[in-house]
Amino acid sequence: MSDSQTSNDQTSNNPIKPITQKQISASSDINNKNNSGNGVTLSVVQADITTLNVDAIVNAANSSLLGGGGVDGAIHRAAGRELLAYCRTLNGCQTGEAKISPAFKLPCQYVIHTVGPVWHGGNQHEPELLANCYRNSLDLAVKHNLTSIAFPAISTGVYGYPLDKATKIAIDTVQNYVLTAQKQATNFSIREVVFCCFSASDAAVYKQVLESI
Ligand code: AR6
Repeated sequence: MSDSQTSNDQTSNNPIKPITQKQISASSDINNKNNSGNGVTLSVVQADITTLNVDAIVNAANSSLLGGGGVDGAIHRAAGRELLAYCRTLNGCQTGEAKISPAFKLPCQYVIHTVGPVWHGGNQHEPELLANCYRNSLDLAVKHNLTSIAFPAISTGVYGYPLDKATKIAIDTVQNYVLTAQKQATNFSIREVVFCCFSASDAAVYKQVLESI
């Protein structure tokens, strides 16, 4: 996606009001001219992720990338059958990795498909694999010069990852990614990261963690 197709206003046009939000910035220099000090807004919303008007939404997929239940099913239903046809060309995806597709009938531009780990008790590299989902999704968003991205609570549904642990990983990983990218002063396009929770109780956990950082 080119710069001209993205806009900082996209999420502010969104009718869904954040439950809480926080500005992340590695630089205290408000006069910074090369943009590297610009803040990134992390927000928590309670919504159906398929309704969000962001540049990319992230799908908590399985390794086939051919659809399933939960948020994956909702995304495929809302995007239409072309998404499944496109996903057949992606040759699947390994746990912790991410692949990008157009969004077809969805209001966003892209879907970033990532495969979270199945929870096996926490000693099977689940934390690293879950963090990789967030990092690799952000890498793809930056590669496509995207401004805004929304994540569901990856792995916390069918895959059984305890919500409190997964939320901490989600927010810590995104925060560290943003701070590192800002310090490197490279072309870091992202200005808004949305944590999209389906339930009010999940959103309350995200709110507490985001406000604690
Ligand atoms: N919008 C936002 N969040 C949603 C939505 C939605 N429309 N629908 C569900 N969630 P899950 P996983 C939340 O099970 O644990 C699929 O079958 C849900 O409440 O969708 O990574 C795939 O094909 C939960 O908080 O994903 C895989 O086989 C979160 O999304 C497997 O499930 C993740 O729940 C992946 O399991």
